[in-house]
Amino acid sequence: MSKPSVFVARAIFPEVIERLSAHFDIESNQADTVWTKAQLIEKLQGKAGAFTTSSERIDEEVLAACPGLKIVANMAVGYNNFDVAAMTARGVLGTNAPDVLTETTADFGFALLMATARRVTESEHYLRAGQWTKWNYEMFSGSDVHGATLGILGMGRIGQGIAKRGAHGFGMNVIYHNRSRLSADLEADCKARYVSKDELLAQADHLVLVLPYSASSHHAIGAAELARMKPTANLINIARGGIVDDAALAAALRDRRIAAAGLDVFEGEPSVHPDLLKVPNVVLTPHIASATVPTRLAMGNLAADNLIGYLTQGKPLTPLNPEVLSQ
Ligand code: 8YV
Repeated sequence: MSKPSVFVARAIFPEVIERLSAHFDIESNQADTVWTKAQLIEKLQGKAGAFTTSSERIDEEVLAACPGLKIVANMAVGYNNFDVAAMTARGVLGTNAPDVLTETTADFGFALLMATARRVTESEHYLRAGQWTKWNYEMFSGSDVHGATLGILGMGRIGQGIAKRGAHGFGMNVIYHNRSRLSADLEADCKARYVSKDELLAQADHLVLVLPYSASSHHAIGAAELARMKPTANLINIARGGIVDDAALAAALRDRRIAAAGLDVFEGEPSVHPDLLKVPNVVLTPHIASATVPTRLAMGNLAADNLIGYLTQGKPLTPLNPEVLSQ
């Protein structure tokens, strides 16, 4: 019997390709080409499965043009690149890669918070540019992290990881806002207090965004929300581009209406709003919050396990639309 065909949309660890090859006829992309929609559709012809990253959009147009597709396995916890309703309607299973990146991503959220609060990249640029000719008592004064109020918008697994680091490691006063309030046990674990979004904006010294992107979280932080924040506050986005209105943020940073920001994700990435590149009080990183080798390997293996589990036994590990399994 011939093996099902699977398209691996982007470059990935050779050992993941090898595992997939034991079960499937694989078309891979180790040259790491970023596909247009038309190219993606062409590549998916005759494929039962696709291994995707956040860069590949799987929408009704793609699904309609690829009737053989049974599963799309995303190597990401976020899946706003999937139209899940369209996938369900067409009987295509979607899977994501939760849990395996939680701690690594929470580590990075904290790294960005620290770098932003203590002006790490800005001061390094100054040093590299040969501008450091003498010490001065107020040079690169930042804001304290220990004992400050840590606000978290979006209190899923990664948000909870950041809360624990802040509360237990840095003695921070942790407040959060989320669609639903955590159980009393989880709140106690995180030492976190539930507040309204307005209170969160007004009280946080460091506000970390960890909520999923959807139509309802689009520009959850725009000019009005930035205006409610303290002028000394730092804003950190490790969630998704589009949750922050980047143009409004660049203006707030330029006018010092908030002190600083740390951004790992951007509207329209890999493009970055040109005004953000002009302001010194922002730390910018290229969507690397989950980027450690063990974590990226675990994410790749989980996406592969979803393809293998579903296409060989009908049993995916982390389905997004499990109703497809009983269709
Ligand atoms: C991924 C991410 O590296 O998991 C997510 O949702 O944003 C990152 O960890 C990226 O999306 C690649 O798919």
